Amino acid sequence: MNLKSILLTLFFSSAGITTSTAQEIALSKSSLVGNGIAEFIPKGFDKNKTPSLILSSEPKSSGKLPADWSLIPQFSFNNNKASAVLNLKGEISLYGGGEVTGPLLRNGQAIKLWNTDTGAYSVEGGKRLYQTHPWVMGVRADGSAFGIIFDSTWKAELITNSDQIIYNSEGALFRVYIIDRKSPQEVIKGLSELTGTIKLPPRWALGYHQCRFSYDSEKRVMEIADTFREKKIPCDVIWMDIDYMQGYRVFTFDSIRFRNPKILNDNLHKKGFRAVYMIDPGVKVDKEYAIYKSGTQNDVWVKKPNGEEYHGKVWPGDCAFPDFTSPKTRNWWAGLYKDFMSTGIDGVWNDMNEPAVNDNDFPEAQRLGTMPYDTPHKGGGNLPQGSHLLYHNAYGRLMVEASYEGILKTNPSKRPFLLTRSNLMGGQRYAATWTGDNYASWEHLKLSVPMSLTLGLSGQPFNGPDIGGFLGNTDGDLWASWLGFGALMPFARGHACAGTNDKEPWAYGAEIEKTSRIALERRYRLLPYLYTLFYESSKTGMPVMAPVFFADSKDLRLRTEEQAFLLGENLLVVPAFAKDPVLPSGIWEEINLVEGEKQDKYQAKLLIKGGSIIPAGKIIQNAGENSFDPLSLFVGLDKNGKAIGNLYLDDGDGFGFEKQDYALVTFKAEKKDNSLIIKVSDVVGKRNSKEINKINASVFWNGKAYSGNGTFKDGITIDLK
Ligand code: NBV
Repeated sequence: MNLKSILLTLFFSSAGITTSTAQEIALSKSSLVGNGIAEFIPKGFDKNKTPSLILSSEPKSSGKLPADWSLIPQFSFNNNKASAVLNLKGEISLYGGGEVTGPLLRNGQAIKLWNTDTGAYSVEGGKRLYQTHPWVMGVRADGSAFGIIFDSTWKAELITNSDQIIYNSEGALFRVYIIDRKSPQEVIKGLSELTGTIKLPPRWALGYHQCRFSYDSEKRVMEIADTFREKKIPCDVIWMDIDYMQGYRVFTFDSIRFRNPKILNDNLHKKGFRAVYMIDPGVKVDKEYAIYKSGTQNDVWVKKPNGEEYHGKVWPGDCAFPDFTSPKTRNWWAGLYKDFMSTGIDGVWNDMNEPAVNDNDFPEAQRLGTMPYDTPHKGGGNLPQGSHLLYHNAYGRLMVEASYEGILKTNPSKRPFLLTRSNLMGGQRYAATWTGDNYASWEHLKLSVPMSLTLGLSGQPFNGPDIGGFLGNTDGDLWASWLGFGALMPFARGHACAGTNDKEPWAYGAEIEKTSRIALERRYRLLPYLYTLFYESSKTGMPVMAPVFFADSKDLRLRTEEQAFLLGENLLVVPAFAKDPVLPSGIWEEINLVEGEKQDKYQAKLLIKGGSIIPAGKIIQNAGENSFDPLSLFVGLDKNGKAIGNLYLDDGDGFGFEKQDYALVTFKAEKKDNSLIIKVSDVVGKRNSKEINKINASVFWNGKAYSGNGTFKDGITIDLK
């Protein structure tokens, strides 16, 4: 004990306050549970106190830890609060922590894990956001890497010092998983082996999404949709925010402004749009309201310790909240989607599911912004009964599990699309996400890159920011600068808060409209590549948008780069705002996708990696149109005159791909003497790729560009003289 702690102990005991110093907890078990994956269980760990909501299945021991395994966490317990520490040796770059503000490189950072509604990321200086990812990845100087999962949902803090990763929870002991592998990519694969991957989304979800809080009538929604088509600006989805509801009652439609959702959705479909609608967890306390009545009959609501229904204020006033820890409640909630989705709704947006509660009329000291910590949750199935302190961080994750099941059950032949604001690591299995209520500022524009990258490094590849900024007014310069690279992020949606200016691509005058069109046309040209990346991600957990250091994890120069980013392995995106970005060495050639982009100061630069082939499609107005007439291949040759790349195709929706109705095509290019031959070298899957006939290729070799045409069947030969 040092002098300070002796004095503190003396002070507390003289004041009648008892303290306990941290008790070290020994391991009860450590073993391998996968290739390079170790499980550590502290003595006294009890699944009924800390259930796992993060892992996709219970790990199975596959043998003893190798004798040279060096990464071993130390557990401790203090005042009923469990902690774990991992001591680090050498220079290590730390990443992860999930949804975070601040730099991509996490050395010297501390965050709170307590899901919070945080407009403009203002709560606790941006150290507490909407999601919980108790996960850190370390990359060593030699490019090898490791990652650590603290498998707990209790309220916690995560501190990433350069010599220690510290996780302090406010609850019971938990298990730790450590992955130690040869590269960061392999570690991320390991993370997905433990926590699962995203499901392959419908192709339309990779298009551009247009949102506003709120397009508040059927008429306004159609005006927006029609304007996209008239102006030939590509777009796939129009979003219905909270004002479509009748008095903010979930699963209802305003009887005047959204009188006929079925007709609205049909009309959107006819024009090649999809419709996504918001659903919040809070259900208005109203004895006449069918959902509230049904929830009460089915006994689904969260109750206070005294057994009364817990009520908290949200949009509709006093609300009751489903207790999603109970399988019965999740089942009930899933069932609510049937009638709702049968109006032709294509996707769902779960918001406010931290859960956020407005307690602004409480005295300041009592404001939590959510349920009181001691609010009990029922549990059931594998989940024990437990307090809100245990389940808060899993509330959104359990809600989206239920929503996902309900959406799938309603339309079993379609891939669900669900977006959530709150989540827990592992929740990528059910929902995509966005980074919540950012602000229309340059600071948040720049921050959106490391935020999305960090989510991708934490198991959630399907994410993006509100492009243009949600809160505050956006001017044309900010909008165009944001869309110029935001259009290339995995989830691309423009959004705007009530009371702010119009933020559609045409809202800032003719010049910016033109820029917006170019940015979105570029995204749509890249859809075949993006869709291939999402397919790969659904198999391996690889981020769609990856940090530049993924290009060479041994190159220490790249470890802090957070302006430029990679899309997959083969495309480097350098946003127009980037100042002196540090780019990977090797061959990277600039590609051109759309006329006019070179002269446009807002468009990000796109560079193809030498040795790779990137498939691209035509400019289309929505993802349902045929991309492949013709297919374009961008071919960046390596120093030996070779290149390789993949294209994944399937129906774009449904589950035929699970029964082999897909094609994973590999293209190869090889220079022989003075000609380059590009051809299909392999096709996996049973789909005949009939939709592709003509191919045109743009080839980069030795600093020069060449082009040529051919067919899918016969390939392409180009004279490089
Ligand atoms: O439903 C309204 C908004 C929504 O537009 C936004 O994207 C969410 O993050 N919602 C929060 C409620 C509160 C907004 C101030």
